Amino acid sequence: MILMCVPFSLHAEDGHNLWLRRESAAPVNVVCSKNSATIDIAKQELHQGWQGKTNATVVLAIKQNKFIRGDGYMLSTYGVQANTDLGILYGVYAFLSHQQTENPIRDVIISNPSYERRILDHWDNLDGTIERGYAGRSIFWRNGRDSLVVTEQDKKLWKEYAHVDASIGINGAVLDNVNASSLILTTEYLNRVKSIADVLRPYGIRTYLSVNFASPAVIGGLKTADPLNPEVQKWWKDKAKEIYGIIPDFGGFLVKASSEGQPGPQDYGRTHADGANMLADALKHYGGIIMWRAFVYSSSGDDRAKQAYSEFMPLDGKFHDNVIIQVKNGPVDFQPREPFSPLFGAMKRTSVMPELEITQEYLGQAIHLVFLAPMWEEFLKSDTYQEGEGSTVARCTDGSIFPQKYTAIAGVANIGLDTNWCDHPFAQANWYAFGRLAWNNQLSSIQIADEWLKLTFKPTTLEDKTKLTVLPTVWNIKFLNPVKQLMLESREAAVNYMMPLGLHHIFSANGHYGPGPWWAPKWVRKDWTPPYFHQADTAGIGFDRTQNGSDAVSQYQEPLRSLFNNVKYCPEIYLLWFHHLPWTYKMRNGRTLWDALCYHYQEGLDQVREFQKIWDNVKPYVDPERFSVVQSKLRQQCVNAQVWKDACLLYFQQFSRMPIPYDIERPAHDLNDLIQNDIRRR
Ligand code: GCW
Repeated sequence: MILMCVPFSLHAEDGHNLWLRRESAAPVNVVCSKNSATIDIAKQELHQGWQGKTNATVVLAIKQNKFIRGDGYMLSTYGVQANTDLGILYGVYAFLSHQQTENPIRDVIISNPSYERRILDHWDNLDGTIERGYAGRSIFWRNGRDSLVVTEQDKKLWKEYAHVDASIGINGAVLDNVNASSLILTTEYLNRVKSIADVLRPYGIRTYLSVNFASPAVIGGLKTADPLNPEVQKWWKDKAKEIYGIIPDFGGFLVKASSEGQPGPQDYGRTHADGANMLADALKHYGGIIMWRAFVYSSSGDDRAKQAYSEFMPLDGKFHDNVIIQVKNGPVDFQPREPFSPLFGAMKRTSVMPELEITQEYLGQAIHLVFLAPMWEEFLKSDTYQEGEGSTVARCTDGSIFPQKYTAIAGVANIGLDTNWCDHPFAQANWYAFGRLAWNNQLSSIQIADEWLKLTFKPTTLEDKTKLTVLPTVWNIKFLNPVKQLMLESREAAVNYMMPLGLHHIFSANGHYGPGPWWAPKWVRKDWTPPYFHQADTAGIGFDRTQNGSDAVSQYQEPLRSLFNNVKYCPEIYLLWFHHLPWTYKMRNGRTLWDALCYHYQEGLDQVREFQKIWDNVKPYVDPERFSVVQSKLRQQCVNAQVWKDACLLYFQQFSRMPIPYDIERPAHDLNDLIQNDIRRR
């Protein structure tokens, strides 16, 4: 009791080691009959991280076992077995994670990857800036005269990066932005790519590049980039030869084409299949793949949410087998909540891979604490019904239902040069969660949060442990449980204070940070403005995507089509995504739609206030650095949540003309002030 009252502070943490904070390790004997760069790393990890019995012997066995697939592994109390060296490395990381989370291996555990390719897409520009990056500049690229010189510091950082990725099973990295510069394919840049690939290779990470479809014309001196032109085809074949000459295990290309102003096959009257297949043929001989993005829409189309499906479905079956269509989780664009994209499960004769956004472009951008695993879990578990009940997005993309030559999943990275990689300490959890779900798409957010918190916050030094083990389970009760609850609620809180009940894309301007339901400058395309998405008027609010509206519902398989179409059955979380409804519409709990909106905004704000309290309460269990960063970010989040609530309610009230329910807090801002001063990230 006395000890508990003594103020103390824990060992400082700058967050650089993420979930790989190594405790002082006990000596261990590692036995392995094989040697390779990857096995050496596995051994080293064990020596640096062993928390088991002193001088225990661990066996690493590379032996074929029909229950182990790909780079999967088997853990037992004695060690790790796998089919491949990389399987051993993954097994070792899992073994150590079991030790650190105090989850002993009592029986044999077999773990196989859900997706063969588990890739981080870096939207890093060659000048070192990062599109939608909130954690500093690129770890791969920089500006200036020495931009292509590879320094020891570069290599050290790339190695650390590879180590972190491998620890959660990530095995691919796309090094440059999908809005790609042709320069990446010049010999100078390719040499730097080679240096990066050499560092990542022993950790099992393959290198991929985003390419600009017009490259043959931009840097190749050709007059066209038409995919059916033989000279263009030859240019790509030669380029592939050059790349594989220096990076023999190069993974392939990621392509954003004929999308948001990027060049593509449509510039030459060709289809996405013509473009993708031409590139696929160039890489085929070397085993390379093409990840062709389905993020397409034009301002002339009727409903932006329908366009990817309309454009790609007619091409199903027309892609070569080393093409994978990369589809964002939702039909619009990484919103706080969207239904799954109807392309999942619908393209039955084409490989399809999900694209998730780890960087919080639309979810508070490294200022707000939003744990994304619940959103991804909701997405992966969504039933498409495409091959009967249970055809979840996870099963439609991991090869369980449709035979795919390659299976893959990608996440848009949230890392940069910041010391702790992600800026917000809790944004690290989203990197971790992506890797874990890419490895096992059936994992629950609860388990992921639990693991991550233990690995990231549990005291590691003997001194800190002594301070905290005053009572045996204190840390679990006082820190782990409440903070886990906070994390698990955080995404729903963001939905509540930003865009509840199926509202989407009501951000101000192109920053995608604060609210801007009013934002619609004359010079901006309609489908880039919030009024296009919320459709609020005095008659009601919401986008009518029923059969009487844009008919987007028809892109879904039954029974979803009828379910979404019928306002009585449509899940309320998607209500205004699919329906335009009067303000007085009666919700299932009897409230009017207007009142329901008000309560959701209030609830979101209340949740963030509660998060603040929870965090303040865990102060004794967190090092002062991370404690105060999170505390200060939660303050900003709270102020922002209040702005979101006031802005949306005051703006929509102009149309609803209904009072804010009595037990809802009054707005603290004036609408005009909010319109004049859009909130910006500080
Ligand atoms: O979400 C939008 C972003 C763009 C991005 C685009 C895409 C890379 O606002 O910044 O561009 O999607 O995914 O291509």
